Amino acid sequence: MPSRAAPTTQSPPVPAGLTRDQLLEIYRYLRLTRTLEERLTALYRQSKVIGGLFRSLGQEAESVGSAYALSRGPNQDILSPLIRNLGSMLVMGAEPIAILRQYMAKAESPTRGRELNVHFNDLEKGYLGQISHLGDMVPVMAGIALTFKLRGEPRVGLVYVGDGATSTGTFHEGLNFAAVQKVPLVVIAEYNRWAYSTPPEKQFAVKDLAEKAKGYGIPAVTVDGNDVLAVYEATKSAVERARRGHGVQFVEVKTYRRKGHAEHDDQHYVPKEELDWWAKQNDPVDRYVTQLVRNEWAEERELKAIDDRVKVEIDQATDACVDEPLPPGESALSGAYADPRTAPRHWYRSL
Ligand SMILES: Cc1ncc(C[n+]2csc(CCOP(=O)(O)OP(=O)(O)O)c2C)c(N)n1
Ligand SMILES: [Mg+2]
Repeated sequence: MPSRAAPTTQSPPVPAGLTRDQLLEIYRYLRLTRTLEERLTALYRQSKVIGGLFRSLGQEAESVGSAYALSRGPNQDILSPLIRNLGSMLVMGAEPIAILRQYMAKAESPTRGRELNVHFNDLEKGYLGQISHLGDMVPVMAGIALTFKLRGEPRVGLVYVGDGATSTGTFHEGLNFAAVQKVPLVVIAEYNRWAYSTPPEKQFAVKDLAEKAKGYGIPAVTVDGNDVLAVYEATKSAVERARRGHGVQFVEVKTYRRKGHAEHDDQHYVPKEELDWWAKQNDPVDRYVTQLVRNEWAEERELKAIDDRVKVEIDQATDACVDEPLPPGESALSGAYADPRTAPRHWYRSL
């Protein structure tokens, strides 16, 4: 975590116990997420990305704000990101070059070309690779959080779940199990109005996803997912309650998916006015910039300097890996399936 710096005397108090350095760090993660995804889009259009490209455009604040509320370092909390949670992985310490290599299936990528996009883990940094089947990470993370509880460790799990994924059986089973077992788990439910081309009114009959959690006896709140500090505050208090032994907590973030399901999807089913409104009136990065400057927590030139540094960082990471080779074809089968007799011990490292 960054060192503590006192806010200036004349500006309004910084919210949620954050220091000014931390406010700027949150800004850096938002900008890093957006810039990295923009670079990935350019690489996709040059046919350098292998497989799909999933954007979190317009949702960066909910990933960054929620992950920033976790504890890193000793007694590391663990989160499980989905395709739209790149920002959460960057907060936990994922390196842009690892993400770029992974999307391009390079031999040096975290999964050595065996898997794509954000499907990889780093247990030391505190993130799991996802299972694609929607909803499945809820019971997985409930199990991990149960382990923390049984071992008496002061650690918390955090799991993201999409609005569409809340219709699956595993979501409900996992949530109920987590509630009954009172595990230290925080569920971030992303109401982004789309599940592929399915809108909420064709997906569920409740207004808020929080109502689903309340049905299982789980404390649940709904927050503006495009207000990074609101997401941080709600998640922080959910994490603290979970850590104090109050069991699973549910935070619903209202946001909007501004791109298609993946880069190949042209969103023909989305009303254009809706997209324009979210882009112009409710962009989470623009909103945070306004908030920082208006409250005199940061100056525009400081933010611009962060933007410039992020761009250099992404340029250097791209240059360093874009021409790297793919894994050799004859290596394709090794490491695709774990063989406990020959696999390196670190593959079985426990959480
Ligand atoms: C059980 C299951 N059914 C269908 C799919 C295919 N699928 C992948 S993502 C997706 C939409 C997910 O929507 P949502 O949960 O709202 O997440 P979002 O894409 O909005 O982030 C679908 C249908 C899947 N991965 N798993
Ligand atoms: Mg959705």
